[in-house]
Amino acid sequence: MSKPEIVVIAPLPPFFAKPLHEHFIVHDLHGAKDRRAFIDDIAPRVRGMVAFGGSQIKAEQLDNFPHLEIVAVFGVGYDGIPLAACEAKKIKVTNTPDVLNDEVADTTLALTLMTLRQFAETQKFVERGDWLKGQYPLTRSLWGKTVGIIGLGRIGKAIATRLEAFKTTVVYHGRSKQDVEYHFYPSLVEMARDVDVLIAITPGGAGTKHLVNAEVLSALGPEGYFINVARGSVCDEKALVAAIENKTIAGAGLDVFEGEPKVPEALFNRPNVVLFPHVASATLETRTAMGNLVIENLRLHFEGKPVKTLVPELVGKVVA
Ligand code: NAP
Ligand code: 8YV
Repeated sequence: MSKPEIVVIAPLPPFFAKPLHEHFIVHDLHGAKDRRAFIDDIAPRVRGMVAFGGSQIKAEQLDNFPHLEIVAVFGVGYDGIPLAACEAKKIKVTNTPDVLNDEVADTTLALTLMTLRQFAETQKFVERGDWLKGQYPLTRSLWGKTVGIIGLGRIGKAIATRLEAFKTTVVYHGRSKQDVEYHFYPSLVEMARDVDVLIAITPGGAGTKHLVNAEVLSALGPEGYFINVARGSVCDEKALVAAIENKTIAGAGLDVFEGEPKVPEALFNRPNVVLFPHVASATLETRTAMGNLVIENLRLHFEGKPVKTLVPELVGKVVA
């Protein structure tokens, strides 16, 4: 049987390209010089698409591929995929849940500690030779603090487990109360008022747009820290920049941004702001596990079997 043909819409990292090419005929749309001619050439044969966590696909773009059967997202977040259009066209959408929980949770703890303890700036302090002139100013502890998690899902729970080991009190906000020991806040503003650190780890998209707004940041207050590992869209970035500039919050640790890879320069070179380039899951181990799950979903689909991780919104709406 000939290999199924798939299109990939962003640059493929080598560790993922190799196994993908073993199983499929891979068309690299990102590398195409003349995209229109490239699409017209491959469209009659393309049955699958690989997208990435940050991919923003418009419903019209799906029309380019009339024989598309599956979009396999390399990432747990799929806020950039037009689900209604996929449902209408009976296109399956899969993602990569669970295999990245530990990595993203580890990164979140690192980012949180780096932000409170200013560990990016302490390195610059040594390298500038400032230690020869005196001691680094005192920073703030994580232990003993109350941390509010916005989105106590798979990753949120992995973050909470780690936060317990760091001797913090964990509370959470979401749309619904869960059967867990942590205190639940139906109101995000009220939670922000009560915590020292606020961590966002929800999906992106319309449902969470600017969930963390000026009111929430104001409630967090001048002693409070904001950590975002969710999506840039979850936080009103203008309000965040203003809060940092006006010192109405104590600091921020950010892995994601509204217009990434563009990051507001107003956030640069501040000891109390730590900036990561969306790397929460970016290790060889975790990205390999994510890639394997993408391939497993595609293979199952093309073998006529149910995929492993169909996104919940499409369960019962398309044939798994
Ligand atoms: P998940 O298991 O589905 O958990 C999502 C949580 O968000 C749920 O607890 C849900 O609780 C809550 N939530 C959803 N909508 C909400 C809203 N409007 N207001 C408040 N809470 C809301 O997902 P996950 O696997 O933990 O992944 C979470 C997200 O993390 C991904 O979608 C992605 O955006 C982000 N992420 C980022 C990176 C990175 O590299 N920075 C890596 C991986 C994931 P309720 O249903 O009770 O509201
Ligand atoms: C990745 C992510 O950076 O899983 C997600 O939702 O945001 C990250 O793990 C991204 O998906 C890589 O494409």
